[in-house]
Amino acid sequence: MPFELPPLPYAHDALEPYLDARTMRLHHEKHHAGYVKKLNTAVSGTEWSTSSLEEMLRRLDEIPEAIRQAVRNNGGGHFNHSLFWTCMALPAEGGGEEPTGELAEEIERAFGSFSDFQQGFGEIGMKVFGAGWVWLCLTPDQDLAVVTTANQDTCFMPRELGGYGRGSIPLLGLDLWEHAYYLKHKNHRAGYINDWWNVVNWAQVSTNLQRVRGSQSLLTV
Ligand code: MN3
Repeated sequence: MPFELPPLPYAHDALEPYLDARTMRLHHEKHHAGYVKKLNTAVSGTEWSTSSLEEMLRRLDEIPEAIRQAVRNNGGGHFNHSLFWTCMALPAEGGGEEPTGELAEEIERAFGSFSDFQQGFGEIGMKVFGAGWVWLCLTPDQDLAVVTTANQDTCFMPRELGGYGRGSIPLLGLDLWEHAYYLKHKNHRAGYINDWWNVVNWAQVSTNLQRVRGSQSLLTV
């Protein structure tokens, strides 16, 4: 099978008390695993089975209609979750520490300050109706922006298929599906967002920015 579920980079309970172990296990072993399984079913035996995940999502408009929606939903789900896990860390390993260096400077330039960025990101996340994601993304003009996508769409999908085009690269994403928080936070998305800031791995987000600037792919899934 071309795609595999990447292991979580920490134990299921590592992000307690902010993200609970039961949610993390279900989210990774059921939801994310389901996207990988269905993606493999969709692409196996097609000419796309040897393409990288990022390439497939960038060129979603070229994928045969018979499998396009399955690739959109499940390929997007596989990419989004693979990035999501790596953008978190336990507080003892740097989770929740503020960004530094070039990334910190760019956040200040784009949003005024880190706390202004956090506030704006949270407000935009609160406005997403139904299931989707909120992203810190690098635009084709090389600016930082906060954007949202519906369902499992991701930033660099074609515009007509829910994204912002191939030059828009997500650096950090927050899953706003209820499966990401309902067991612990119930209907309180704001509480989930506030808790999540305590485990954001800004060192990884900096690495993501460097990788994108160096024209490297974000993930090796
Ligand atoms: Mn999810």
